[in-house]
Amino acid sequence: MSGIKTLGQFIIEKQADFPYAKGELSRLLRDIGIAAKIVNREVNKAGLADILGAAGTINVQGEGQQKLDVFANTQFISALTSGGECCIVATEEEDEFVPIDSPVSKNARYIVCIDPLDGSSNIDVNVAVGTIFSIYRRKSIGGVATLEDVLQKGTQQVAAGYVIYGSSTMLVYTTGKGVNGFTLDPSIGEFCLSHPNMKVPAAGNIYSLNEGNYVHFPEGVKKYLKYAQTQDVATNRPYTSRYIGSMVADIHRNLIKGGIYIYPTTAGSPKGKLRLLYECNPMAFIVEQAGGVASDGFNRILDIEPTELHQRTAVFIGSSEMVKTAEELMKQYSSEQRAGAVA
Ligand code: P6P
Repeated sequence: MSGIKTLGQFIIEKQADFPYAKGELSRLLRDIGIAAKIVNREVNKAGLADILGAAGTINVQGEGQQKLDVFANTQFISALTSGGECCIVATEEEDEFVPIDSPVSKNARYIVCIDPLDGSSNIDVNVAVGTIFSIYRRKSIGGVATLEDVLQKGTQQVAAGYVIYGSSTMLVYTTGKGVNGFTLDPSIGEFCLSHPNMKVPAAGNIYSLNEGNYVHFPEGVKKYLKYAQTQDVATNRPYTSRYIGSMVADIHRNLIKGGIYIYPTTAGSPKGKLRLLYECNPMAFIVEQAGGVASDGFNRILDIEPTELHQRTAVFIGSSEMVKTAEELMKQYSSEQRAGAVA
């Protein structure tokens, strides 16, 4: 396999970047990669197996679970349990965090927050979906890990990544030393390095948001939308609108081509729709490591102090110049709204 570098080889090679690493994080990342290959197999044949459609259950978010949501959740928890490096899994699909109590996990030091299958409502119509994960080291020493070990700021992440099950299946991750992307080669069953040292362009011309929520957008978002749609050759406007309805797919495209993904507060989601711990924090870590910016419209996502497991936040994420422009408008018009000056 001349020239091919697998995920496993890369992880071991990069382990040297962490002088005190004893291999646990490397094993944890490999455990996640294995579960992703199993989920990929089911996602790719969803139309052939009795795995399409709704599971007939509701998750803690009050959302109908898809059969593949439940399957993916089970696969990641199983892989993290047997891998022995994880002591708690916080997942979108479970009301409470899942303590991992297995003979091999006695000395486990890592917490994994995960959205096992984001965008799953797209599965039945063959649109890309994704897995998003965030890894922390437990803060408590000894004994049983607790919720306090889970509710850590995004700046405390030791690793984060996503898997996109699309035209090809890719795993993209960071351990705080840049972002690297691996494409699954089904002929050898390995994720192979395909996108080394990913960088998001500082400027882009793609904006991703659900304009169906326009009437309920904050004034600053309405003003950003107008800015994006205004003709101005010098700044390559009007931009292009691209919204897949799958955060991983939208952010992955913007990471490669440049762009901004916005899910602001809306009437239906007064605190934002996307979850902090297992969607916004990991994507923010990755995008920042690639040179981009991730904000709630006013403050850095990674600085938000979590208080709840399924806490939501507004999110503006992508090319640095685009997010900064959106933040400026959010700040300008939110203060005017507060002062009652905005018509
Ligand atoms: P809406 C999928 O449910 C998700 O969490 C993201 O992946 C996606 O970007 C967003 O919600 C879509 O939400 O309200 O636009 O359908």
